[in-house]
Amino acid sequence: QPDAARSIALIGAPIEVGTSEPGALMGPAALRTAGLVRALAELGHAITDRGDVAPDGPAGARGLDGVAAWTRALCRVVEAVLDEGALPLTAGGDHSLSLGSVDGVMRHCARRGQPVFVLWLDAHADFNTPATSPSGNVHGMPLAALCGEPGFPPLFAEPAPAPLPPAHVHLFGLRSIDAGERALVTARRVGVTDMRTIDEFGVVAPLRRVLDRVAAQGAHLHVSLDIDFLDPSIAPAVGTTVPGGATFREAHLIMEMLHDSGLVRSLDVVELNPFLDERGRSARVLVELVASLFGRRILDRPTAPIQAVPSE
Ligand code: 6HN
Ligand code: MN
Ligand code: MN
Ligand code: MN
Repeated sequence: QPDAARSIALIGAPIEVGTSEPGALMGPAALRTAGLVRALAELGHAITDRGDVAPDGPAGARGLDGVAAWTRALCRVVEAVLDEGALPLTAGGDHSLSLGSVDGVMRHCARRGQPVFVLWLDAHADFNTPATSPSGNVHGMPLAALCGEPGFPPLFAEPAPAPLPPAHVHLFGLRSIDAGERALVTARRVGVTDMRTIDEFGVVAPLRRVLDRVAAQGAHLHVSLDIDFLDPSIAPAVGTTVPGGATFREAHLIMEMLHDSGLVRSLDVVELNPFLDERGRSARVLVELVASLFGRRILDRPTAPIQAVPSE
């Protein structure tokens, strides 16, 4: 049977003040050019493009001040979209945008008493603080700030949200981590499925465990997809490529499992830098993956489970 149609709001977040590599501000435009809206509309969803958000404060300020201006603006839009009953799809832009999107999610859920769970598909942990960051780039810090690590200037609108519990964060695809953030990720007991684990067990068993936990808690699942989760051979358009990433088939299966779970309530697609792309292929891969997350499948019926011992 056809999938439940959803209301989806595309929110462009052309942010690059959180990175030192210019070009990510073109990400939302490239995702639109690659047909993101059309792909979701063809699946029967009611998708509206809300255009690009503008920062609430000094445009172009780099670093934490600039990111704070974007965070305030994005948080408002994402929370309003959730309040309307729609699903916010925030298209970046560098990964510092998740400060705003997750803040909006947390505010929406706090009023309903619903826990928030964040699945972070990324080569990196993005758990640096200004004190541990080797680069000073804010896109390597959003999870630490969201989880309430000290050492950040005020980034969130007042009243600041209660911190995200680190145990409600799961890093998936990790293969590059700085010494200081590794110590924090370990001490705070952030959930991790690193590439070593994926090599040994594949993506299905580790992801199933995460999804079972989210379902058991009745949590809002926020997915943050950093394009560098993917192997650079299929998605070269990112400033922070790390070899040994997810294959197309692994990423595709993850998206299908997320769809089948019915748990995803908000999504970020981040770090696409079209200036570094090859003939639009990275943007197209992302659109393909997002379409799978929203129900594109080979047959319009669920694939039958394979039984170890076939029954009659
Ligand atoms: N990202 N850990 C490095 C840093 O500069 O803090 C890389 C961060 C990459 C950020 O993947 O969104
Ligand atoms: Mn990231
Ligand atoms: Mn709300
Ligand atoms: Mn990354």
